Amino acid sequence: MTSGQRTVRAAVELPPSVLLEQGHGGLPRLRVAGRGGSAEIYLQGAHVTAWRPTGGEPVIWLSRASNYSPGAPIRGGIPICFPWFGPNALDPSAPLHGFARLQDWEIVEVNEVGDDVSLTFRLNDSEQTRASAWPFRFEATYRVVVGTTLQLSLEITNRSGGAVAFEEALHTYFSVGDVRDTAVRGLAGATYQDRVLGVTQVQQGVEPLHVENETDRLYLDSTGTVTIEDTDGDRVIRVRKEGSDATVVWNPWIDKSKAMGDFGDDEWLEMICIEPCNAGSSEVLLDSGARHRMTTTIDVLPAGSLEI
Ligand code: TA6
Repeated sequence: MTSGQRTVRAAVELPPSVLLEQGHGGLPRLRVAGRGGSAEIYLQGAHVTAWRPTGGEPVIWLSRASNYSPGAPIRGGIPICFPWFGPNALDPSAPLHGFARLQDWEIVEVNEVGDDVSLTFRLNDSEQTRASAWPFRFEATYRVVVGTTLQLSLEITNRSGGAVAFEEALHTYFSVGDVRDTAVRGLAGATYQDRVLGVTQVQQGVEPLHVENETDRLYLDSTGTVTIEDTDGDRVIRVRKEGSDATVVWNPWIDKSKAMGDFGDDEWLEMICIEPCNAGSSEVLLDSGARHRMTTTIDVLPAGSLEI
């Protein structure tokens, strides 16, 4: 199968539930149709752009205005932010959220496990990444398990001769009926950096968090489960995690949505980002040869569920 300037072949055998196809812009995409759930994953960035549990509604949101071209970020889905989060402090010209989401990841293994489909991707350092603002040797392994839950696991191995520091996030865009009727729980009492107001230490008040304007918050010391009460969607989306000490909550609201060319003017109404991450003061410090894993498990609970 050729896609744009490159021919892509799955180096591994794919089970009947997984198809390698040309996605938008001709970018190679895996289409997963398992018994427990279905998903789409672009090889560029190992970027999950869709997931729905069987019998359920879509959970992951994707902009209808996204770009799809080699080396351009896809807007929505679950971008892998690595090895930095946001703009790069050393190089303003470096891509937002690191290079991992812009690189083609290798398919390492795809298996059907009961009702689930397990897919493993890998990214190693390259001449291009070593020329970036983070010039270290590494191996990233990303495991996606598609079923009635969606489990994502990002494992970074430090292949450099010395210790390295990096940031990472699973920058997950969730689909909601109306963000104005959405409540976020699990962050009570946490301290956050308000990246809209540029204030570094704000205490989160009582539960739940409602989005009522542009919201861009990095919650530090937030290691627990977060739930999204999608009132209009008549469901609760639960985001559990391990190996992540921080959480970003983001909605661009009206003006920022209009300012983004790859984001529909009214799309802010139908999405919210809840991003398990290690960023800022919670960046990961990794000794040579060591590895670190961040995992998140997403599932859908009935409306009114408050268990977290
Ligand atoms: O995570 C929030 C944020 O850093 C916002 O400031 C905004 O820049 C957004 O990420 C953009 O994310 P994307 O991955 O879609 O480029």
